[in-house]
Amino acid sequence: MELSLAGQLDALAVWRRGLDRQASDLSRFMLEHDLLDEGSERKLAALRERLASDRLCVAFVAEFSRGKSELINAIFFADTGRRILPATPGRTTMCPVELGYEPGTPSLLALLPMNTRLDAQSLSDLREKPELWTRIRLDADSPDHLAESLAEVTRTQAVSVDMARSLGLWHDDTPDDNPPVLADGLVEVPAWRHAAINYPHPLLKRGLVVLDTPGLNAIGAEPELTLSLLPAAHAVVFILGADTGVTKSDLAVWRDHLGGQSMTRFVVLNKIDALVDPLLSAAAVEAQIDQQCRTTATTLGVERGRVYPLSARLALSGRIDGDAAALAASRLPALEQALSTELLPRRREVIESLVADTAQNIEQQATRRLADQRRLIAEQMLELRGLRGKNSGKVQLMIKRVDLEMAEFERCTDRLVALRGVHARMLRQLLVGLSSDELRDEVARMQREASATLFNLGAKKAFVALCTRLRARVVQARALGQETHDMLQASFRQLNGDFGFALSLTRLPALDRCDRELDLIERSYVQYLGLSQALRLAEPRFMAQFRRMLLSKLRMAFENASGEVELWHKSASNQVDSQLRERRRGFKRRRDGLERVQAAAGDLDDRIGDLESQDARWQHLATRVRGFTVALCEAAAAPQPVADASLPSRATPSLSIVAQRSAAA
Ligand SMILES: Nc1nc2c(ncn2[C@@H]2O[C@H](COP(=O)(O)OP(=O)(O)OP(=O)(O)O)[C@@H](O)[C@H]2O)c(=O)[nH]1
Ligand SMILES: [Mg+2]
Repeated sequence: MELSLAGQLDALAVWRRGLDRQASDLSRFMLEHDLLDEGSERKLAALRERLASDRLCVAFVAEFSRGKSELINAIFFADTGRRILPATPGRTTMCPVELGYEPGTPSLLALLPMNTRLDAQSLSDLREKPELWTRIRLDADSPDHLAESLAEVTRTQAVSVDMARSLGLWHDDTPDDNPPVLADGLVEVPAWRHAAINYPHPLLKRGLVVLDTPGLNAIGAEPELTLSLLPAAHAVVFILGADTGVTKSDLAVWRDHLGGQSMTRFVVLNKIDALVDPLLSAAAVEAQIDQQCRTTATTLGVERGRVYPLSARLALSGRIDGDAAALAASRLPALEQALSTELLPRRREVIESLVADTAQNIEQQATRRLADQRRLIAEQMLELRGLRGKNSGKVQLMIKRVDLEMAEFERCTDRLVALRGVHARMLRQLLVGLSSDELRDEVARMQREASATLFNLGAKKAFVALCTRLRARVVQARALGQETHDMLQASFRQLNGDFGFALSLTRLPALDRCDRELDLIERSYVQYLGLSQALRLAEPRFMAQFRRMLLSKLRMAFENASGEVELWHKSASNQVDSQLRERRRGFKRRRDGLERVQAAAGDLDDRIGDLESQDARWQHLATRVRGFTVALCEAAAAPQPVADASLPSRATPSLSIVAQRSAAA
């Protein structure tokens, strides 16, 4: 069955909401029965946060004037009845434009002025500073007003060459990339550095984020785009013009910005309408298109099936006019279909494994806790059954025995204090290697090494050396983690043997997510430093911006790794604390029970009955927890419900029209 992207996103949202409900039930149940320790509580909270807002980012990338903005118009805005994003011949979009929707916030165009580059702050830092952004309220109900407001993204300003240089938009060593000097000696540069549109489009409301980018120069000029926004996109649509084929600069964009990336890539051969020639038969034009697709696929090193020939202009006008034949001739539906069917399953897989992992963790933790309780009850029952028919003197003796055992057990406290000390020291040692301070020193060292070379030409080498050192730190952290693990395991085994604990360690975090993040950072930065960009590092302001951006990315990767290790540590020490508490409670219960038996000998059977029903309750709770986690995993793995199957079908379903309809439904 063919599903629109809107339908798929809906189905994904329905699925996510269902999972969230189940996770919330599980959480409530665990809390009610005091089964949730801090580690599991955090895991559950993280899962629910993820289920509540899962974004899917699609970036449109190309040389200038290949039709990125027009394609976005055709896919997302045709139902407004007009062209919304500006698309004109020559350079049009002057800064990256991010389209998304934040629930509960007004429709807005937020623009970050270009001169914020003078402060060397990264875009992610600046996102936290709303006072630096210019805001324009959008009237979502008026397409004309919307289009008028969005024309801002084409705005330029005239500045001196010196200013352009300070902004990082003028480079003496690469004159071809510089903007032309006007008659008055000024140069024209983009007015805005970044634009973010908050707009309640049905697809954006479903968590889709669309990134329109300006042509090549600007991609090179805004490092954040290459280093951060594009690698974070889940899919990239790379656009070529059928009228131009793959030009040298197209190839440079592909190679420098998309070639090595792991995100899903779609290649569009746009403007196929330009190939229509009155002197050629339809079959001959078709053969030309096919030939172009083949050449494109070979040049870019992708499969032929990844290349989608289409006409964004024809699709846009076809949709606006309600002309089904034109829309079919535009061939846009094939791309939309591919976007729908390829993007979503990947998102699902990621969430599915997260759910399975969390559920397993929680079940293990709860099962262990309940098993401990049941073990204690079993011991008490054995003792009480042994008392049947015994006189009060005997019971008194038993009470004494419990007191002795209790005193004996309390000897474990010293051992536990010592163990905590060693454990904390080892953990500190591990975390120091991943700390922000050490990261800052490492990056500073890289900067020193890079600046020691002429024009920073050694920047790439210094960066690769930095990555090698950081990897070594992760390896070191892993080794220290293993050491801590082994130490704890040996201690747990002894404590279990000597004091009747049932301590068992959870799996040590593998830190492979940190490895993957380092790989991604290294790949995109090495690719970036391979370009003429490396030369720009000689400019202090650019270097400062580069360093801050790098540091914030690395910090995120290392903080995640530290967080995983700390969580693991917490789960081990929580286990000790909770078992200690339980054991003490157990002794007290045993003693109280015996005292009651002594006070009224006839109570013995009642007491045993109490314990039996308590045991049945624990057993029941364990079954319930298992029921919850199994249901959660099954729901995560269940085939996706078809959300829009009930919608009336159209001969040529338009993505945006279907989206609107399902929103209305
Ligand atoms: N013939 C034809 N022209 C198209 C098609 N798609 C876009 N164009 C035209 O190509 C020109 C450039 O399109 P844009 O969408 O502005 O291109 P862009 O890639 O966004 O360019 P920048 O914003 O400058 O990076 C505009 O005049 C569009 O109308 C198409 O399918 N066929
Ligand atoms: Mg554009």
